[in-house]
Amino acid sequence: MDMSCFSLTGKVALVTGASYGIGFAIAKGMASAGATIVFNDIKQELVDKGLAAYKEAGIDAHGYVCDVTDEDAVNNLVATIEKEVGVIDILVNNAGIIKRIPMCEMTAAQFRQVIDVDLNAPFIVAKAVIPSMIKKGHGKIINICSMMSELGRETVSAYAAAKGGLKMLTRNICSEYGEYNIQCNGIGPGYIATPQTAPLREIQPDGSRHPFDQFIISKTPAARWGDAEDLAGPAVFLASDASNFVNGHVLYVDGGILAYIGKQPQ
Ligand code: NAP
Ligand code: GCO
Repeated sequence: MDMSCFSLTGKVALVTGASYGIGFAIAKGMASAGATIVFNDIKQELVDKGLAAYKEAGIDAHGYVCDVTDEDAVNNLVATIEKEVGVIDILVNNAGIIKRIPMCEMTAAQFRQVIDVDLNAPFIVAKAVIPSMIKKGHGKIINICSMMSELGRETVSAYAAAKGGLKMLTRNICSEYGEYNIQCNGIGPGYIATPQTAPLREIQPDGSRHPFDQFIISKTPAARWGDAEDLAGPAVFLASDASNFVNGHVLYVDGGILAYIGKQPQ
């Protein structure tokens, strides 16, 4: 088998919210496979920080300020990228937030804010890039889902609802645009050590690990939190020609947690 099918050379990849965290790791992996990296963040200072981090990694990335929930701003971003960099071949809908609040204490505005970033925005950005993918005759869309696309837990009602919806949006983009050689798949990370999960890993005042940290270790066969870099290879696969017949699939990169009932109490 010719392994060049994993190459992303000549491809333009937009990774949303990729100044750091999972998006940054995925973008670095795609750059290593030859892609030209474009990313956005809400604040110029974060875009600048991201550009410096990419440069330090030897990547000449293109960074733009854009709130992915703002449809006009997203449409302008895509038009600017097409003018300044090139047509987007690969979209990674990575930008996301979480609010950990018991549902009956969460306001409707807080619930809507999570849905807006984690579900409405992937719709907005995918809708903005698909027309040019159709014209170009190919496209790859990767939605960053979650274990919460499959499971619930206390305090993450809005996030789980959004990520469950994102799994179904992934399947629907596959259904509507597969005939145009557009593959839309999801990546479902397990528990990954990034700023988003830092509160769940805080060392306790007595120096012990956070109870949730210990819980995740006991529920994960790999007995560790994932690193953002664990997601780079799966993302390159789903962005490359190696996955041209993979569509509507959510690839869980979770150390086996979804397959495991959890370590028996000793
Ligand atoms: P993170 O460290 O919190 O980074 C999220 C990124 O998204 C930040 O750069 C953030 O920018 C950006 N962002 C947020 N709202 C935005 C908006 N409206 N417009 C543009 N950018 C926005 O999160 P992460 O852990 O890397 O997670 C990345 C993705 O993976 C998210 O979709 C998350 O739900 C998902 N995920 C994470 C885990 C995990 O365990 N970490 C597991 C499964 C799935 P600002 O800093 O400016 O807010
Ligand atoms: C949480 C965590 C999770 C992870 C991830 C798991 O509070 O449970 O933040 O939601 O972010 O989504 O796949």
